[in-house]
Amino acid sequence: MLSTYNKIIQQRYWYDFEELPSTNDELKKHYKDASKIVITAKNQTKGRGRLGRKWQGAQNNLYFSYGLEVDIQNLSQVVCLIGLSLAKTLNSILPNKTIQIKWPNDIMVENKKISGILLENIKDNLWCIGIGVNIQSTPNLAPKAPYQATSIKDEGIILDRIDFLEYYLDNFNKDYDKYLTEGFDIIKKQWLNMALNLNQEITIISANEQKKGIFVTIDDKGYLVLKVENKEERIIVGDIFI
Ligand code: BT5
Repeated sequence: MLSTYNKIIQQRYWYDFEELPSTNDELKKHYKDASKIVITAKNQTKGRGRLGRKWQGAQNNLYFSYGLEVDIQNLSQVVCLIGLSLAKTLNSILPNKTIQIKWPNDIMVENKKISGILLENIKDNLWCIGIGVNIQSTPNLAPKAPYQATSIKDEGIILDRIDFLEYYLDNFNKDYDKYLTEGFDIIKKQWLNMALNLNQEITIISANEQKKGIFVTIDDKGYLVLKVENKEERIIVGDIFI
């Protein structure tokens, strides 16, 4: 276990760093304790997104990572659950704004990205869940980014990053317990209620292909169901474009 923790937050030992290249890399160093801890950094210098993309940092936004044991066949369900817990947290903080989940892992406020999730494997069934939330500053995204960014402050609320972490982990623990006892159905229903682009024509771009169709639902595994010329196709990875 790392030496001195700051305090216990929602049943996890919390370690806060002034600056880290990536909270995911720090968590992986302590993999034996990963499922008992949560790591945050006040500043992150080499934050990453999926597929080699960057996660842009700014002082006093929230960057955190924690470990969770998940069977690989349930991973897409758990990605949906994490997105839902984040979206619910933002909804309670910004009740007058439209909060939506952009499959698979972006949280949008009024169509602007406020948070992203990166899951990386540590070892066997142990996963590192890395989350970035813009609390106090909005980064300037590259002009070619498909959306704009926002922050909780720019949406009108001043909040401490660790208060957000506590609210999120509380929602996550409750949703996760519910998922373990009752299954994915209730999570799926709530997720669909907050989904961006549902029943719209979308293009999904993945590493080696591009598909256009109607986003009809997510299935019982958490995969996106795309209707292409009256046939339903399951999409496991990719990004949505309009
Ligand atoms: C993600 O990837 O959205 C996952 C981001 C995960 C970041 C956390 S921070 C803690 C932990 N440690 C890490 O090193 N990473 C995790 P993706 O879906 O690939 O989205 C990346 C894209 O989001 C970029 O190409 C930009 O267009 C946009 N982006 C980058 N930084 C952003 C920010 N701060 N706010 C909003 N959008 C951002």
